[in-house]
Amino acid sequence: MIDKQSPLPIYYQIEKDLKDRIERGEWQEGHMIPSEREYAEHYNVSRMTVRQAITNLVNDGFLRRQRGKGTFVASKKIQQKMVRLTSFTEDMKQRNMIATTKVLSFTLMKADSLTAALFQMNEGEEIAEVQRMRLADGLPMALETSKLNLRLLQGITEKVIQHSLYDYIEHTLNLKVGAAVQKLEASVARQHESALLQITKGSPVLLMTRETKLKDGQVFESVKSVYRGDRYAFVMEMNREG
Ligand code: 16G
Repeated sequence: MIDKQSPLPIYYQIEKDLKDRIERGEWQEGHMIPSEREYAEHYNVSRMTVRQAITNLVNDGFLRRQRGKGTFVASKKIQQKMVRLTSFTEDMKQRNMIATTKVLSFTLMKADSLTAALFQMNEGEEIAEVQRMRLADGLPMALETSKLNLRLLQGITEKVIQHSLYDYIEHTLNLKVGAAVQKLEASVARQHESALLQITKGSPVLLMTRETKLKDGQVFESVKSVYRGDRYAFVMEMNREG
């Protein structure tokens, strides 16, 4: 299966072989794959080469390493469609997963000029900056840093944002969430992000930024979210018309 004459690098061929087995369903979720040593012996290649292939598949979310145990086929990524404007809690509920939130910080601060312009308020007016860890079935998925417009979102406390923010806005404040502009970029986990998301520093992550308005057009949040690249995929549906 490994062709040493091929222009394709060996690690890439091994990577493809492993990936094919997973995609064909030959190896199901939780299956322990052969060790680096077994693989290296079997294909008569160096362990370094095998390690490279496995590391790539771990980063892409196909495999997961468990220290002292081995390398296993990972569960499939969460596929998030970007069609409707939804909240994290709703996204998880839709997949029968339980969303939980760990509030890492809740700070009242003065709006800087950029935020003030976005929220259409005066510079120095009070806003909240919130850092939340979002988990699905207890597993860390994303790290969210939000600036919240306190002029619109009254009564926001640390306790409120332990639960769904959008639910509070729509069912307690009786306001309507309207539309958002969202940007998706590739990035790597920085030191503090990797510790919180339980991934190694430098692992691939998806960086999302979102500015969300109420139905009347006023911006109520500006959010930066770092999603684990191995657990999340965003899917866009596109129409030719329009
Ligand atoms: C999502 C949104 C975030 C919003 C949150 C509300 C992205 C990138 N971010 O995480 O902007 O504040 O949902 O969720 O989609 P909640 O209602 O569960 O608190």
